[in-house]
Amino acid sequence: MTPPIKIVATKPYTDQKPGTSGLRKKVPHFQQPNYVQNFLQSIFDSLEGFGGKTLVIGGDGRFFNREVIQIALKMAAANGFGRVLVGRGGLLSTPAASNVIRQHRAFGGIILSASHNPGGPTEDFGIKYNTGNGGPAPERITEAIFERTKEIEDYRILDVPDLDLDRPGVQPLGAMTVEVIDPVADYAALMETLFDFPAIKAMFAGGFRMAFDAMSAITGPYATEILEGRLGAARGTVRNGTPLPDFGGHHPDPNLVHAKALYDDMMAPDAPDFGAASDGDGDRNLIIGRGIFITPSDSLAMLAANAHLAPGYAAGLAGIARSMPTSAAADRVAEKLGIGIYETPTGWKFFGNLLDAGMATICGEESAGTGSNHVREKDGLWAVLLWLNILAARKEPAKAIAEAHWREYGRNYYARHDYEGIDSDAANGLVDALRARLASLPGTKVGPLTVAAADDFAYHDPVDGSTSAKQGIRVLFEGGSRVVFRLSGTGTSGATLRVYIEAYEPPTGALDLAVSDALADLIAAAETLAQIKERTGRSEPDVVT
Ligand code: VG1
Ligand code: CO
Repeated sequence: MTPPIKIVATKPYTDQKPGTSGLRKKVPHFQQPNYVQNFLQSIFDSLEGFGGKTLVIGGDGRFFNREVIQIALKMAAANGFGRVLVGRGGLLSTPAASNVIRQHRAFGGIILSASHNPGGPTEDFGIKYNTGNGGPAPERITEAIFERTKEIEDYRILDVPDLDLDRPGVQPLGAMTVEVIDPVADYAALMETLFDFPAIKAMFAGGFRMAFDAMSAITGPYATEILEGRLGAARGTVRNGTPLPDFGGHHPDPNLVHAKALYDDMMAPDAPDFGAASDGDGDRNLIIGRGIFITPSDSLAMLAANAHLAPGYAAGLAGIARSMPTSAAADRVAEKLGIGIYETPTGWKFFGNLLDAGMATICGEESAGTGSNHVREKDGLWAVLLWLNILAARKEPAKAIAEAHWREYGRNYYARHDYEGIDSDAANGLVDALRARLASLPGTKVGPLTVAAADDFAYHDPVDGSTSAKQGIRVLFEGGSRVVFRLSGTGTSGATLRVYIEAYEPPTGALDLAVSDALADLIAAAETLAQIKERTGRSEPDVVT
């Protein structure tokens, strides 16, 4: 007998607006009565034509993941989905979920994650919806979801006991079926089609040493299976490889602050040949060669310049896309290759159209996100494997590849300064004040620098014609250096101001400066222009990446 569908009355919340990547709040906030149910029902109410179709559900395993998966399953059944594919234990990395949606031609997917944000009973949780192309829902859908959350009156759910998600196989849930799948299998198979596994395997067999820090997050099982299992890397290559609900109390954010232990190891005299890390949900990557940190913006450019060495990209790239705050290093590669370069707002959802239209093959963000047309999310392990494929093909250390790249294309010195948890009004005031001065900035002298142009970035999607305005304040200086200011759309307490700083040195210029020296004038100019200290009370950023 199919269990009856319960229709439960509820009241709207006013703050369920999805940000850069889904709805993110503290766990206790999500634990308010019906908070999760309201958002999930609003997603379903904003979609059409999914009756009998397949939905993918998975999460990064953080605290509250299991509870929300059970709710999502029972609501998907009550709303009329025909089948749900769910990762064993409720686990799926974000790129793996994107792949499952695509491979199984699902209608869409629900991914539970707050990505690089910390996890635990008082830390962060998140929910986002991905469409049938495997990518994050575009703004038109996230806006419809938000509108719906403001007027929702009831939600639909099956009144049944929880399912056992640790047992692979098919089980009924009302009229729907739930299929518990191996979270790693489809993804690992996809990676084997893109990269020269025998060459990478031979490199490891020849003594190549690597350290991969999974940061107690979701990539542990993926990296262990692929690096240690299929590629023969030494046992222990993957560190912190067991996903923990609180990430061991750390921020699963692969940058030089939160992955400092890995960084220190990679700078030591006996460092492994190659180091990498990934974030909470497995879509970001940190790349550190022996003795050299490769910035994400540089990594994007270097991967694009060398991608043809991997079988999956041997035919060349159609184009490269990067988010606006990402450095222009990739632009120089695109120019040399004679392919398109696209500049989008921050957030992976803006790459989907370009990838679907075949205009871009590789995409990247300065925030340690890189990916390609193999899925519709950024993909941490993919970037690591592409680096390994390039290292195996070129038979040179990462440091030599980076330095040769700069000698050919020049170097975009780059840093991002984050001021976290600042007062929201102060943050908005800072941005508003800059915005008000945009027209009068050109010609202004700031220290030794002169402003050449200033604007508020607006994106016109060349595929669907949509426009996204107010995506970051850009101040360009004479000589081509720049500073960008924007507020984070993923933080969960107060506001986070991000200041992106970039200066270009041509191939004939100084290529081995310390980044802080190369950017010193620009950092001072950013402070002067935005009055950061005066407005936020902060004299130093919390995180420099
Ligand atoms: C940040 C990054 C952005 C990234 C987003 C989601 O957004 O800057 O590049 O796409 O996080 O990444 P914001 O709005 O806080 O700057 V993930 O790995 O947290 O899903
Ligand atoms: Co992430």
